[in-house]
Amino acid sequence: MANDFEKLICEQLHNRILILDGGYGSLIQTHGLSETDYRGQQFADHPVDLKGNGDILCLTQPDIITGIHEAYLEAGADIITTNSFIANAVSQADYRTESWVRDMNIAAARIARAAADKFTQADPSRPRFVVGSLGPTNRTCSISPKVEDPSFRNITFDQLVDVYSEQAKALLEGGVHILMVETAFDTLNAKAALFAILEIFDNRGETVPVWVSGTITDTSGRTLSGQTPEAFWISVSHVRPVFVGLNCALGAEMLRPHMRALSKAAGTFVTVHPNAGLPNELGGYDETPEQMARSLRQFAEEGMVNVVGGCCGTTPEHIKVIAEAVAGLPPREVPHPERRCFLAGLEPLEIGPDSLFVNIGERTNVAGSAKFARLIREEKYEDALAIARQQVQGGAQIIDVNMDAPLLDAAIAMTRFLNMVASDPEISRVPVMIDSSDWAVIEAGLKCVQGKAVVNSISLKDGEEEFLRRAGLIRRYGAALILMAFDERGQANSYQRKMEICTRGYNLLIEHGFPPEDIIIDPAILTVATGMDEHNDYAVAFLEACREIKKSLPCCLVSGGVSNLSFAFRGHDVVREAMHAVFLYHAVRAGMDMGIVNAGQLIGYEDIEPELRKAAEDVILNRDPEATARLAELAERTSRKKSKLPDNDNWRTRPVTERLTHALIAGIADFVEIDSEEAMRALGDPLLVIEGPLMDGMDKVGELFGSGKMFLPQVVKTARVMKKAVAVLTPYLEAAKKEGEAEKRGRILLATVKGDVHDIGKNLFGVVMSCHGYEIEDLGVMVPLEKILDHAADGKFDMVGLSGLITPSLEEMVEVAREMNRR
Ligand code: THG
Repeated sequence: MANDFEKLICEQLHNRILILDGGYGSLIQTHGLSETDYRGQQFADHPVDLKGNGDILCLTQPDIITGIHEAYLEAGADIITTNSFIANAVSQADYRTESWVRDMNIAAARIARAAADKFTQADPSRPRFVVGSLGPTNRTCSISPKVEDPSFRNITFDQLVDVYSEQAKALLEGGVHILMVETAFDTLNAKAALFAILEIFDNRGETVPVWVSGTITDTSGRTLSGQTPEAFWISVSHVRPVFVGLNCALGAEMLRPHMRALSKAAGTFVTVHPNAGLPNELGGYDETPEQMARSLRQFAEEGMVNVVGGCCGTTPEHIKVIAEAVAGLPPREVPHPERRCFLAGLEPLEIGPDSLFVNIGERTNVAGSAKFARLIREEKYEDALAIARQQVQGGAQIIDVNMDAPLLDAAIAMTRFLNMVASDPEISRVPVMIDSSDWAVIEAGLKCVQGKAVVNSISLKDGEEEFLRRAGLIRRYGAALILMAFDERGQANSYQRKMEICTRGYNLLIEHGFPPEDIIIDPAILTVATGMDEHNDYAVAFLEACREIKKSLPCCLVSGGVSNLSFAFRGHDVVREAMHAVFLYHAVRAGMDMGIVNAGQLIGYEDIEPELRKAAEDVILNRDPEATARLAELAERTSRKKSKLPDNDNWRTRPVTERLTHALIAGIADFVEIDSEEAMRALGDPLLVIEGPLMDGMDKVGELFGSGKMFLPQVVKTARVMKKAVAVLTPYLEAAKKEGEAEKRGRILLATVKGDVHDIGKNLFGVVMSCHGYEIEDLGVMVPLEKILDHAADGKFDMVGLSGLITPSLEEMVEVAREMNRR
């Protein structure tokens, strides 16, 4: 149930462009608060420093926060944000204040509400609203902080759900009108927050408007975890947010094309609150109110926005000028796109009635590929990942992942494999289909994907209640589902049974609010030509069901596991491929939208040898009682030889230095060790290998990243390749050093600053510099200022290098530099 405020907000949004407030950090800074001020009385004896914990001020200096809220309301903000961006247990743990999270958020909400209510009372014709801010935390659920282990995570989905749940409940308790999951750099973090919020709504029986705002952190135009703006929208659209937008990051001007993309895709109100330009060397923001207002006015004139405001570095003066600049301009009209199935990996996948048949890769299935099963059992995950990559390269637009095998802990294997997939942008470009007959494994999988996945599958096997419970959870995780033709009585093996079960399941889902376009029906492809006469009509039954479903069950899609059809011809790949081609030829015409197939090994109907084609068609269409016998006979005559996958490895024929450079840019780790050895033998000097082909590759990566043609997860992949190459060369470097006893060029101290865990760039820098004869000491991540400077003070170092990725780290670096100067 939506509340009255929601109606009021939507009314306002239809009438005009609403104004959001600006940043809080720089305004807090103008107060020049000391450690004692931050602590107030309540935290006078707190064991660690609290300076910089801006959100604790809601408890210790509420008047300062009230003053900022009122300044923004005065400047013309319709909506003000609670001062709670880092008021979550993960971020507060840095300050050991995680047990005050609830108090902080209740206070943040109450302070903001009091300010907003005061202004509403003064002019009831202009209601002011409070949005509760939930920041991204300082950990990311989709990216490994360890270069050497892409499946590692330092936070889980479940942990984030708990953390966000605590924060969202307290914000609601304090009276916020709207909840905003903002500055989302990793959509999986955002999805955990949204999961928590939907759960709270269900428990309370009441909702408030939800606002999701992502951030684009570099010129690639992707989120930090690699999604395009459209994929981001698709991945959060299951909460039916009232607002979706972009904030922080690049400043208004550089957000323009991404706002355009989002505005085009999103069937809801669109918002933007950028930084005052890109941060300068000192972590300050230079864009003037007039510059920013000019850009945002153009956004409004182009019809791209419903709400505008500011993020880091913006002030009430910015908001005032922006409000004046957009006053009177019409708000963006919310488009009502057709009901179509949208899925997403890092990139969107749209499936509608006019789409071409969608290939789902079947080979990442321990039950469907002996090789994949062996690799998973032997824990050769890198090699298993290569199978997923082959499927995508072979044309799979979705990958089906199944870990159901005896003696395998499928939930663990699913988690580990999907975390690896998430770290490989070539694979995670496409959406994932999570395939298991065990609900616990499906749920484990859903907790690892930032995009919009497909659950494969749910059925009425365990009754209606369990069916609906699972469907409800699938919505909360933001996935589509496959409805399998299976019920309490078993599998659907006739046309009538297929229709009976699929119709019942579809209607149940629709009645309970599941969107029809996210229902993919699988009427079950069963094996034909088994020698048992009662199986002969299985393919025909599927084709008929397919036609009827597309006619009588609106908006849904139809899928099936195509290779099931031909199990009777195991080992006869040529015959199997012919059967699949004939089947697909008819099924696509019957309305089948997608299928689980051996991507890369599909052949066309026209390419089948005519005699074989007729024999296969007789079997599939059940045209002749002798059809099975004839196909079997034909199979005996054709060789059992496997057909070949196309060879896309021809870069392997190039000279070794080119191969190394290519592998680095493309992030291919498979051959880098042997190639490094070979390059070492060819060039005779490890430094020549590093400074030649490897640095050429690195330069190219830097150039591509700088110009927005690569995004972070791809860069991380190249870092892994670099690391492997350097590991091979290190023994040679050490040997060379001993020989010549080359003098050290200097010593460098490295650290990722407090509040930040990102160290990819730092690790790379360390590797490269040590290859150049510098000695590196790395203090790790989240290193407090004192530790860095105490360490640096012993005089052994020539340079201190600080690393960080998130915006507050700039401030922390400034702080380190300032204290270093002072000392
Ligand atoms: N519907 C839905 N999901 C499904 C199926 C379905 N998931 C699993 C399965 N069926 C689809 N996937 C496969 C994968 C591989 C094969 C068949 C179906 C296959 N594999 C070779 C074999 O068994 O002969 C393995 C050969 C090898 O080891 O290399 O045929 O129907 N919703």
